[in-house]
Amino acid sequence: MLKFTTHYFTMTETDALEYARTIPNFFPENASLICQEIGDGNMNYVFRIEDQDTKKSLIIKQAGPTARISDQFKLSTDRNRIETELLKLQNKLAPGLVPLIYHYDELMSCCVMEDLSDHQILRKALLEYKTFPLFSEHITTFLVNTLLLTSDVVLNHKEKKSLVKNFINPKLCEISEDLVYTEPFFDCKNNEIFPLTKAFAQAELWSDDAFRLETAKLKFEFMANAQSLIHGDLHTGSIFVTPQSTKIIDPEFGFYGPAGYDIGNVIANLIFAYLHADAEITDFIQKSKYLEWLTKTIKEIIDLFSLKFTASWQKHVTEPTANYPGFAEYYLSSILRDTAAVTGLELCRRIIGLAHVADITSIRNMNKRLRAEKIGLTMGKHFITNRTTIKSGQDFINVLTSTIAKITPLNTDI
Ligand code: SR1
Ligand code: MG
Repeated sequence: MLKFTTHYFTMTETDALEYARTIPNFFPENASLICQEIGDGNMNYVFRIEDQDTKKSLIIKQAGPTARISDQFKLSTDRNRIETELLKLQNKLAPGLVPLIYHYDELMSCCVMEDLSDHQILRKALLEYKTFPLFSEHITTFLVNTLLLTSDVVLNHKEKKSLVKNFINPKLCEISEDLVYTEPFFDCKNNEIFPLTKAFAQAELWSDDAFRLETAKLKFEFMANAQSLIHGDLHTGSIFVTPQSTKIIDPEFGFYGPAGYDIGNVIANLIFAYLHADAEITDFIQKSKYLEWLTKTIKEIIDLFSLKFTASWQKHVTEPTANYPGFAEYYLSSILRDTAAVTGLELCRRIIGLAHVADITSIRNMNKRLRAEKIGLTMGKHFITNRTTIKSGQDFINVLTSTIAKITPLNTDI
């Protein structure tokens, strides 16, 4: 159809439905299709198209010229190419753990992919206090396969450099450099800090020069350490789940960066689910059980990652110097250090910065929200400052439980 072949425009639901008919060999010619825009993220437009007779469906994801969260972010629509190519590569490295791509359209900056409506976004499921016994197993396979197998340890170095070039993602990296590494650490006008938390951020983070120096060092590591082809935004809103299945979506922030960035994002967002449950569940037994499952999951993710990483290293390493005694341990320990640091950065930026998480903003009692935010920021600072000593799953849990014990429950009457 000529309409979609001459120039780029942002699609309405009617356009997306028409577009779906142009995809070869998917829907029958006169299928009775319905279309709904279902995107709820900060960036793009997501259309679900279903054949009402057969119930066969697909997703069209289109990148607009600005971010959905704010027109202030002028963005390159190339992010849709990055997302498409990364999903295809991740499907080879970690089969079954990402949605299938059916089609990519450079002109319209959209991709067509598998509909995962039988899954639920992990953040929403965790806010309903659901548990996913296979999640730690699945996510650690995804992390090890996508992070180690794209690194210089395994890939031919010329092949790796050509991937670095293909996945250069300057505009979206700039967003992370600003929103994750810069703005949360001073009283920036772009921050959307909860008014009751501002004095705490000022006293504990913004006026601590030694702490801010650590965040500056981490920012330069994020910009300069082209270690692995990372997802770049692996929070619980980028993960679809069922009890049996995990699918990682949305790698538009992907680029060659520190491997620990992805792991730290997963851990921090599970901690947000923990803080939500701690503040909102009133039944003592239900709360204990749920917090226990989250604790176990966080611990398992760190420890299973280390185990699987070591096994995969032994199987796949090709770089001769990486075989020197002690190098594998040195390399893994630097990833765990970065994981702790990014856990801390993500905790701070989602509380202070522009882009918040529902786990915290949906805590109804203002005093409980203030307490959750203080715990998050205190933990965040600890993870960043003490990153070289936090290595095992138990180390991560110790930071969580000791910080919670320190910040006493407040008067909940406000
Ligand atoms: C302008 S985008 C704000 C945030 O949403 C995305 O999901 C990333 O996390 C980004 O930092
Ligand atoms: Mg996203």
